[in-house]
Amino acid sequence: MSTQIEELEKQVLDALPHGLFIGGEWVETDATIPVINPAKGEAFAEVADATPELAKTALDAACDAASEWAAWKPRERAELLRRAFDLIESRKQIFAALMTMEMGKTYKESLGEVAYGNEYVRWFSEQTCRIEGYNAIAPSSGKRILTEKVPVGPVLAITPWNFPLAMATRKIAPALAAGCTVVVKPAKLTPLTTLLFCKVLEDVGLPAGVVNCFTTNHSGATTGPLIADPRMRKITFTGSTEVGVGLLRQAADRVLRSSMELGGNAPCVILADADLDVAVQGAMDAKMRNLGEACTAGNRFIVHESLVGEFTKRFTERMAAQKVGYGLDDSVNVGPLIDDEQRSKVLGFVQDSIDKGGKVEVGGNPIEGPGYFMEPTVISGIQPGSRILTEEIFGPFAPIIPFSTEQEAIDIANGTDFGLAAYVFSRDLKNAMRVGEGIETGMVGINTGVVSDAAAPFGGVKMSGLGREGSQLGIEEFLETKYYAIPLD
Ligand code: TXE
Repeated sequence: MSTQIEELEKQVLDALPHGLFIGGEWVETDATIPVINPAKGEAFAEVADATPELAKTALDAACDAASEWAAWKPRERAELLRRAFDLIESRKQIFAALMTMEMGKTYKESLGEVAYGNEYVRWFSEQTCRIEGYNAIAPSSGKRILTEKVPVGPVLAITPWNFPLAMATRKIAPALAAGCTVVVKPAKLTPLTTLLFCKVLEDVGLPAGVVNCFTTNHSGATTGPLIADPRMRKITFTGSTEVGVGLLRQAADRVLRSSMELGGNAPCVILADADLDVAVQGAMDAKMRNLGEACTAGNRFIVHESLVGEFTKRFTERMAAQKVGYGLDDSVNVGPLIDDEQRSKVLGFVQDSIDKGGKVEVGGNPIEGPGYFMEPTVISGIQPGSRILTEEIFGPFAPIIPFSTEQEAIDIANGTDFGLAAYVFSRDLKNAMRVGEGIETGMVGINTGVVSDAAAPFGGVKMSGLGREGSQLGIEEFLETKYYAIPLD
C-alpha cells in the first residue's frame, strides 16, 4: 500500500474522538465494538458499546437540555448550524477518508457524500429562520386563531451504514433547526463518522446534551426502552423495512411520532424514444452510486424491446470497465460491499436470477482475497418469479427486463411493495411524465439517475416509509402545530 494512503489512514485515526457522546462528555466503556475496514476485512478502530443504562443517560441529557435549546432564538440556532457546515467543509478530507475506511465507498464518492450530507446542514441552517405558523379568523365565531410551530421534543434518530454522514445530517440538522434535542444511534458497522460529526458540533459550541450519540452492539435492547420512555417524543429511522416495521409497532404503544425511510426497489424505465447515451449514464448513476448500496439504487432496468439489445451491450461495457479495489486508491472506482453478509445476500439474488433463466452478461462472482468485493454484474432476460422483482438488491447487480407496451412497463414497475424512487428515460417529456405519473413512488428522476437533494422532499410511499426528509417538509417532521383560540368580543 502506498505511503500516501497510510499517511491518510493515520490522520483519520488521530482525528477520531473516543467514547459515547453524552451530555457533552466523551464516555468510554469497558466493552468495545471493532470497526472493520470492508476493503481489508480487518478492524482498524473500536468504539464504545453502550448498555441500555448508558443509552438511558443519553435521553436524560437530551431532556435536561431540551428547554434551553428550544429557547435559543432561531437566528442563533441558524448561526451554530452554519458554523458546523463551515467546519465540516474544512475537515472534508478527514470525513471522506474515514467514510472510505469504515464503509468502503471510494474517496471521490466519500467527498461527494460530504458535500451532499453537509448541504443538509446548510439548508436547515437557512430554514431555521423560516419556521412560520399562520393566523386566521374562525368564520362563524370570529375567534382569532393563532398558530405556532413548536419543537416536538427529544428525538431518537437511528441511522444505517450506507451513507454514514448524510443519514446523520439529514436527521440531526432539521431536528436542531426545529429546536429539538437528539439522541442518535448510528449503525455499528459505520459508527465513527457520526462521532466525528458530534465532535464538530462540540467544537462549534453546541450546548451539552443537545445532541447525544451512543454506539452499541445491542440495538433493540438499547432503543426499546428509549422508545417506551414517555419523555421521548419522536423517532426518525432509516434502514430496512423489517426493522422499521418493528420500530413502528413499538412506537404505536406510545403514539410516538415516526418518520421511516425504509427499503426501495427502484424501477429504471427506458422508453423506446430514450436517448441511449443519457439512459446508459443514468443507469450507471442509479446503479453504481454507492455501489448500489442505496435505497434509491436502480433495482430493475425495464427497457423497451427495441432498445434492449443496444442498451445491454453499452451498459455491460461500462460495468465491465469498473476498477474494483480499496477506495483510498485513486485509480479505483468501485469499492467493496459493507460486509460478507451483504455480499452473500447480493450473490444470492444473482444466483436466483440465473436459476430462473436470466443470462449473465458480465460478473456474477465474488472476488477472492481479503475484503468483501464482488464483480459488477449485469443479468439480462430476467424471468417472472425472480426475487429481485420484489426484493431490494443493495449491491452492484443490474437485472434487465424487456417490455413491449408502456402499460406493461408501469405494471412491472409497480409490482413491488416498495415505492421510493423511480427513473424514466425518454426524449419526450410528455411520455416520461405519463409513465412517471403511473408509477406509485415518492420520487421520480426524469433523464437522470440521481434524485436526492437537500432542497427536495426525500421519501417514499407503500412500504418504503412515512414522512419526508429535506426541503421545508423535512423540518416540519420535527415541529408540532399548536394553536391559540382568542375571542376578541
Ligand atoms: O439494516 P437494519 P441492515 C436495507 C438493505 C439491506 C438491508 C439490511 O436492503 O440489505 O436493509 O441492512 C438498527 N431496534 N437497508 O441489516 O438492520 C441498526 O443498528 C433498533 C436499506 O444493516 O435495518 C442500524 O442502525 N434498531 C436502508 C439501523 O437499524 C435496530 C439502509 C439499520 O439497520 C434494530 C440500510 C432493532 N431491533 C439497509 N435492528 C435504506 N433505507 O437506505 C437494527 N437496528
